[in-house]
Amino acid sequence: MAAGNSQTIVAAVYDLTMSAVAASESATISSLVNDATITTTGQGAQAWQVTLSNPAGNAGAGTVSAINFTQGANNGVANWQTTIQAAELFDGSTALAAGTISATSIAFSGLSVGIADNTSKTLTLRLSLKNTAGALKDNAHFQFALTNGDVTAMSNGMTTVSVNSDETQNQITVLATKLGFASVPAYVVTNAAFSAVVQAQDANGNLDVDDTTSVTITKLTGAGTLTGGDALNLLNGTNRWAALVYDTAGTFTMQAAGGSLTTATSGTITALLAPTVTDVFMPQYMQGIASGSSNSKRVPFACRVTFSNLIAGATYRYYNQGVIGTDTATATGAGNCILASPSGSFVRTSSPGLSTAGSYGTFTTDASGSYTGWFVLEPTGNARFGTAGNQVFVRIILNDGNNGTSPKTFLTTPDAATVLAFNTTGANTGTGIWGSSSATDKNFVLLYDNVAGAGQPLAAALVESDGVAENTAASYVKFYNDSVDGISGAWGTIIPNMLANGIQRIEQRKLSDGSLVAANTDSDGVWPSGANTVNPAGGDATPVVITATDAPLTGAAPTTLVITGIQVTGGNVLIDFTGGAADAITDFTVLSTANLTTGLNPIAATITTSGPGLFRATIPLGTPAAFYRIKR
Ligand SMILES: [Ca+2]
Ligand SMILES: [Ca+2]
Ligand SMILES: [Ca+2]
Ligand SMILES: [Ca+2]
Repeated sequence: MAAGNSQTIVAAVYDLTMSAVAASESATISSLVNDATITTTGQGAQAWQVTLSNPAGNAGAGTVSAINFTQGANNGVANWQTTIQAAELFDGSTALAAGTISATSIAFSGLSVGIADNTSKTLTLRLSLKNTAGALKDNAHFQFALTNGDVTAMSNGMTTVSVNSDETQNQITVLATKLGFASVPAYVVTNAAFSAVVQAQDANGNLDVDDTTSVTITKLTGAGTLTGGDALNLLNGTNRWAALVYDTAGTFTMQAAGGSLTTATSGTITALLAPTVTDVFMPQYMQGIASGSSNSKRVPFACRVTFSNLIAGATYRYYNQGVIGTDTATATGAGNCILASPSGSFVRTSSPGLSTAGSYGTFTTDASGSYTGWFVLEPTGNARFGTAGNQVFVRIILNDGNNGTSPKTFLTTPDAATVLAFNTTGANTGTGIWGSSSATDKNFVLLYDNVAGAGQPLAAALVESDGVAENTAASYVKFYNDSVDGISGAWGTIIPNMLANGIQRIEQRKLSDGSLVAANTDSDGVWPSGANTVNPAGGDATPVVITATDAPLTGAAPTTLVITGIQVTGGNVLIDFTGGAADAITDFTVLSTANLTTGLNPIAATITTSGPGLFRATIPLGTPAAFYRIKR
């Protein structure tokens, strides 16, 4: 036998062909064809038919065991797995197998489709679509393809290289019957713009991109008034109302209505009053530089503030910065943060932000949406700190309270600190002061120019060691580097050179809740060791040193003061309160303010006792009505 005859026989082993059946596709497939399984030809939509033929002669009978439909070059449905609910292959009206749907293919296996010599078989692909909200892309076309490698046959094989379905057919169609809110905030601020997105949708929540209905948003429930919901035409089936405003704190819902589409109702939205920040301890002074572009004499600045009107029970990310009066309301300001973590070491960051762990702190609000905490700012070489006398406010930048990574709320202290430059003399200059003490690491030290601790402190400092080496050798003032940083119980800050009363009171307050741990006082500001805080003139080179004997900052933890009764009688206000059993009448100061937006100041009051720990303050009645605080 000649070799050429052998080659002819080998070439004729496979002779199966395939061809697309013309016009076998559905023109459109409704988004509402969602059969979970397709077991009859009454279910799903016919997507394509392919005829497999076995020409007479050459190879004989073949059996197709697997077919894998892939995406044609012009397929417009990117992910079949998230789009197709079920796929089934039929021989006539007989269901052969359910397909395994992947992102870019539908695989049928375990088939036994016999194609005898000189016969053909037409197979039908039917499919249904997902009923998940938003899963379907309106007007997208499927295109199916088969190559010879996609058809697995036994005893014969496929010779046709490839076939495709008609790319202009099998169009997914979404026809809107209702409106739906696609994006609505859970929390808004009263009288501040918020946005909401409305879509025209089918029953499954898919967007109908062909809908242009004119839609209006109105308030459905709630005590207040909603504005900004005037009619807008949908564009590509959707639109965004960017200037919605609700005017009353409380919960409300909105509805969107238009044309013949079923009205949409939003989820419940909570309107909060604008968040506020109030000072608890806001020092009057902050270190800075008189000129130049670097600040190599830094000391940390600490303050304690209260936030209100935030989301209740929410965990916020934050960082704090310094701003000045010319900064806009949403400027992020400047400065480094020393994040006063409630446990573990503090965290210093020179690149604060809300995205990266270590560049922000977190806190959780209470059940009324409030939080009180310490915030520590390190003044840098930024211009805000660069001119002595500048008024620097602390701005705390918050996320959305829900793991967001962008600034959402900017809270600025109502009072500013005056920038002091280290120097021995001159306007807005200051002298260093540091102390050794038995204070607990990471608590705070507050300095006052009066023994009562009235008004805002002159300065506040963290108690070392905070667990952080604050880059002290490179950018901190030398005395902080040498005598404070990393030394347990040590603290350091700056006080003004114009200080006629000197430092008369040094307090230790807790990191956890700001409560007073201990206070030491000296009524003339010249402390027992000789440390003279009256009009100091040492600059940074000769700081005032407060010894652990001057101000140990220890002592029995004072009992919490509790007001037990208030009455007005005989032209006096009588305030009954309890203190520690060892407290003496001279331990207390009564503070008063006409309204809570101004500072509390000491007033003349008579304090009497009716037993250990039981006290009454008697204050002559005045007008207008006042708020009172008892302070130890
Ligand atoms: Ca044949
Ligand atoms: Ca449509
Ligand atoms: Ca430190
Ligand atoms: Ca003294």
